[in-house]
Amino acid sequence: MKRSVLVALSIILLCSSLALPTTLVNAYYAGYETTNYLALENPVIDGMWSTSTEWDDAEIPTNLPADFHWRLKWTYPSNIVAHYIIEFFTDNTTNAGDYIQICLDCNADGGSTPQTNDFRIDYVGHNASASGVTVYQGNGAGWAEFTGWTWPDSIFVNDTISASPLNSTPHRIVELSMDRDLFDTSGATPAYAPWTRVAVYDESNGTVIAWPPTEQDVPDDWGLETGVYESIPEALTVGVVVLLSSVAVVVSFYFLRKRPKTESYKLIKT
Ligand SMILES: [Ca+2]
Ligand SMILES: [Ca+2]
Ligand SMILES: [Ca+2]
Repeated sequence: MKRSVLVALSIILLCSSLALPTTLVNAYYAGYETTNYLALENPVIDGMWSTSTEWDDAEIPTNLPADFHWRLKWTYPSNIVAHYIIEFFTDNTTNAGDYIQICLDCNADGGSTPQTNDFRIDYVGHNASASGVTVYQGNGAGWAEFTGWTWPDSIFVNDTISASPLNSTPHRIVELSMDRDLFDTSGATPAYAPWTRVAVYDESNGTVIAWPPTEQDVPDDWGLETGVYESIPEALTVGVVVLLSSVAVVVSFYFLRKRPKTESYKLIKT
């Protein structure tokens, strides 16, 4: 057998053996991840940034699509409550059919259809009350309405058309709180690391944007939320990131300014 063929076979065998463990573990939709940190600032669920720093202590998920932003963090008033902010930069119209949607695979066990540990929360229109919210639970084949929740304890939501620190043009902002005792993610493996998908819809132009950009009905294609006990490290807070970026710009500018001097000095010297 030719040596090149042997090498190729060895590589294939090595790749196969490396790939084997991943086939035994459930996999969320790769590249779409966020960390759910303990809040430093308790959010006010009023459908806008109540302070200029209200959501700086929530991580920015990876691979956010253009024009769509969401984050979450949690508090512990007497049980775990997850808080979301969802912004749709290009929606500034209050249509009755506008919606935001959160899908949650509480056990992170995926599948091609929603199971009983999978939930879907739709907030349709702009009437921030129980009547605007519909909750669904998977039944193995699809979704069935779930009525075992209460307003405002299980779910509370508010929305406005407002400017925000993320986009100065007034746009749709939704804030939502979700009781994680009811939508219990402690059974995920690892615990408190459910899979999730967040989507927005603007009825005025029929646009749906979703994170990940996948179907609402296929838990295998949702992203990963990893809940942690601590607050966001200071180095990751948005304010510090902005500050560090500014420092980086200043430092880069300094070196960019210095370089031509050095080069011209060398040129003169030689
Ligand atoms: Ca707020
Ligand atoms: Ca709209
Ligand atoms: Ca599931």
